[in-house]
Amino acid sequence: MTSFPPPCRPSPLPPALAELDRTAVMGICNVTPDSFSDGGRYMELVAALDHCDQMLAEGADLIDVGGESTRPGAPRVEEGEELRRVIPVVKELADRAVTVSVDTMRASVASAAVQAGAAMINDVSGGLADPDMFNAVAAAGVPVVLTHWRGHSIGMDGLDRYDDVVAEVVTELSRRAEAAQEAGIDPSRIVLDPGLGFAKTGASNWPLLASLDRLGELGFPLLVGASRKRFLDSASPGPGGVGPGPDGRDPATAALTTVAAAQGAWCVRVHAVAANAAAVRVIGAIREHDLSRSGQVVL
Ligand code: PMM
Repeated sequence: MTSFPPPCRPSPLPPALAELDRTAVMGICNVTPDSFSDGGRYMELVAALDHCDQMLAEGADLIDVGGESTRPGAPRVEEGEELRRVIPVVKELADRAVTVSVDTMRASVASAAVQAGAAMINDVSGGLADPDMFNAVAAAGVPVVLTHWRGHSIGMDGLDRYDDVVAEVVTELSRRAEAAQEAGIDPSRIVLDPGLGFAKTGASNWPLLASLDRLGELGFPLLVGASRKRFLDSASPGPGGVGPGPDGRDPATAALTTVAAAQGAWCVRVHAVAANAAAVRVIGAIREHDLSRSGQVVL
């Protein structure tokens, strides 16, 4: 039997999220050519907003808007193009009182996004890609997700070299959290993320999921972004042992969400919201019941 802590969360957050006593569900809105049709800019905006509406209806608590793909091997996107993709979506969502985070490695995009109404910055490089990022986030006064990262997508698979992946990720992330605080970011605004799939091919991801508590010991809320990632193929049986492809990884994603929620993760970042929204609510309901007796969930 193992017991798990309730989630801790960053601040400041809008009231609906600040009061949430279960793991939050972040729906992914990737405004990239891979994710949406190649139609005109207006059509892209409409498609993005429709997708967000659906995720919110299915139980997403916040939406993560990104304009740069970070899939393995992806090239970088120009700053101007990233702004053109992201800012209109952020503005529209913020106008509708939706909590928005913005997935960017650029300080300029982060600052513009907060001005447009974003409540949080999600930097998959943990502040390493842009030396101005931490100053921008400190000035904006919003929470920031710092993901474990070793290099840009174009070469990240070659950086999957660890003697002890858990110890190295914990050490490297704690250095990023220290650097963020040195730049003036309040510790209450920092969220850490093990960076599944970032400089981690298949086998490197599982030990991190087995040891989320080690990351939690650093004292910051955790975000887990496992959704549809390649390593889930090994947990997603398909015909002839072939992996099922991204959509076919949704059941394994939801299973992992359950595990992350049971371990007290603050947030999970997912594509297919419905099953994950149910998973965090199941754990929330068990925790609530169990809290009345022992103060912790025991699974
Ligand atoms: N993964 C992707 C993009 N952004 N953000 C955080 N915080 N954590 C992640 O694991 C993460 C992320 C890549 O996935 P996608 O291309 O399917 O969005």
